[in-house]
Amino acid sequence: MNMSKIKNLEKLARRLVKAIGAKERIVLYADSDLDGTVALLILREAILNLGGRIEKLYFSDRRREEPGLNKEALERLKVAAPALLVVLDCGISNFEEARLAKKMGFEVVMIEHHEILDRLPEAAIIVNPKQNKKEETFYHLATCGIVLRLAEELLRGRLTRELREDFLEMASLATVADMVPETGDNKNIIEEGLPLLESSWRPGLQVLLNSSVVEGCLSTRQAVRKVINIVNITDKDGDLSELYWLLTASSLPEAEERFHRFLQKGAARQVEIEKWSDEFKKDLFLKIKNETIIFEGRADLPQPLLGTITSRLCDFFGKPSFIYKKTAKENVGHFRMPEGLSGIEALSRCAQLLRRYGGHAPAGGFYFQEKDTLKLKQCLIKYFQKK
Ligand SMILES: [Mn+2]
Repeated sequence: MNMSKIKNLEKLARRLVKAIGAKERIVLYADSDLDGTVALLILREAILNLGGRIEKLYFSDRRREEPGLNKEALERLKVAAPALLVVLDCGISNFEEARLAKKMGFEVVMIEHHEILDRLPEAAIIVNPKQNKKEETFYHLATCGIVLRLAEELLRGRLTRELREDFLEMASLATVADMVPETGDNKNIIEEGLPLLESSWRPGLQVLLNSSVVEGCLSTRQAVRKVINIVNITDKDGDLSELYWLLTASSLPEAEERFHRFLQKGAARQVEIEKWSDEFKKDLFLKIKNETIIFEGRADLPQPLLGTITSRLCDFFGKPSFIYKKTAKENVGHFRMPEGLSGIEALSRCAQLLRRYGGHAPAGGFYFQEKDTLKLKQCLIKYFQKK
């Protein structure tokens, strides 16, 4: 095995072991997509296996709240303080919120894989393989993969074969879903985990891999891609994500009912996505012919679908794409990049015009004021013209 380790992974493991031993209150806070949900499930399982005390589980709501750690959610969670607040798959760009959480009495630790911006949030421990060297095998791990390696470190001899396979199954699915490069440790997780998926004990996974949706698929890989398209959404049910309920369903009928909801929502979403993509394509076809980038905003765009719509346009036109929703308070955008370009690097050059931005080289989000629209567009064009 490789000699190097993910920076701070052992440090966090030691901190968790201490918290578990002292019965400290632990709060797990995750992004509500597949990666965040699986990361939370694996970590929860590991902590419970060691006899830890989990006070509260919470998923960020991308519809009503800002992505990642946010004030609205922290206000709801603060009754649990003082506690160890473990932030999963989000938080690396939540500078103010990390400070607020600390003020509320939380000790904040983060497990993240999104690009690190010009500074780090004020968290006691940050595990993010982007702090390591690019050539290291775990550099591209999604959060579920980092937590899998953390769980191995935490449980050691107590990690049974059943538990390890359960973690691997979920982590392989979420790694594929998060679209991280399938190299290094990601490759290990996918190669080991995907073949196990079909025989998972989890009713939620059984339903996914045996549904009519995957009929005719020639490989597990193909089936997995199909179901990911349907379930990798960030909707919530109460404080938890819809995915959490699906993956923790305790019977086949319960899992089937959960999955049915995903299918219904998916069909409605598909109609909306097609409508918006077609409208943009018609509108932009001539307009952007000589443009370096696509930079478009509308007030009536459905925010939960922004990412997918932006992705469609980027694929179709092959240009760096920035699509945003105008709101009274500020504009909220998503970006997608053609192969080889970095949206994060582009936005970092225009950071003075943004309240917040984050994500990966190929995909992410940004927030800005309407009055800065033209300046931002010009700043981005300037960056991409030099590429
Ligand atoms: Mn992720």
